[in-house]
Amino acid sequence: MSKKEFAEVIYESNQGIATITLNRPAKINSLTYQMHADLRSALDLVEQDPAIRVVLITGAGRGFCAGQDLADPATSLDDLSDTLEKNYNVLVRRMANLKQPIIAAVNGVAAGAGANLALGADLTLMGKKAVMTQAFVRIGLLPDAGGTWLLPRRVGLQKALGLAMTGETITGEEAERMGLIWKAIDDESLMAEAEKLAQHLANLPALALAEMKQAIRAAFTNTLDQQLDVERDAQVRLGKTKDFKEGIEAFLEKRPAKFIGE
Ligand code: T3D
Repeated sequence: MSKKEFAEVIYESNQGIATITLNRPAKINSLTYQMHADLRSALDLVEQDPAIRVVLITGAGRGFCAGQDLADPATSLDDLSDTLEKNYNVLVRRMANLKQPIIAAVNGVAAGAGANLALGADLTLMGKKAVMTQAFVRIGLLPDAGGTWLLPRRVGLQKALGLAMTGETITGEEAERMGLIWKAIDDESLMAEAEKLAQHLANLPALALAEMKQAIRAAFTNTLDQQLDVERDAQVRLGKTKDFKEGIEAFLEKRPAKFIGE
């Protein structure tokens, strides 16, 4: 087990799981320039450690993330291109391209860019009573941090526009019902369940999960023909892995497979 405390983010790794905790609880973990820098450093650690199989993102204290810190002196409100290009767009791209699956455990309010950080994960879990809002409209902005891309893909055009235009606050239970998130969990068991899911994924064939992440994301822009080629190429690669061999042997020998990520 290892732990590194950055100024506004805590990074812990244990048994193949990297847990990244947004750590400004007094300001509901709202995102500053510093927090973005810390998130980049945490993702560097993930990328440098071949033992990491899964990333789990959560928030310290009573909230997940209140979005952009609207009082951060380092963020220019006169020209938002700076923070979007240097912070949010970098983060969203890195999360989408990371080999490891990312789980977000939304332990309280997730607002604005905080909501879209949670939705940028591969699997989003929320406490049943945790809430999410595309708060941008309240301050005259549109959903960023990938929001306009993610929302219609997760819930379809109508719900995406509804969530974006009204900024309505929805609970974890509602988010699960509309297909916005993977599952809503009893609030008191959220972290235990998120860790259980992370451990489960950590024991699965890592290369297959990495291929799935890219292939399923690619499907949104590909035709069926292109996607069939993507599946063929990925399956050919996976068919040459030790984990595939192990999966077949374990099945034939009627025993649990032991995957090694190779
Ligand atoms: O600037 C750019 O780069 C543009 C990009 C924008 C991307 C975005 O994310 S836009 C959306 C930004 N977020 C919001 O608009 C949400 C603002 N926050 C709230 O609406 C509420 O705080 C919450 C619904 C999240 C939680 O409400 P509540 O009642 O549980 O807590 P609170 O008392 O409002 O907040 C606790 C403290 O956190 C408080 O500080 P204080 O008074 O105790 O010193 C509050 O000011 C602070 N806080 C909460 N959210 C933010 C924030 N401080 C700065 N920025 C925030 N986003």
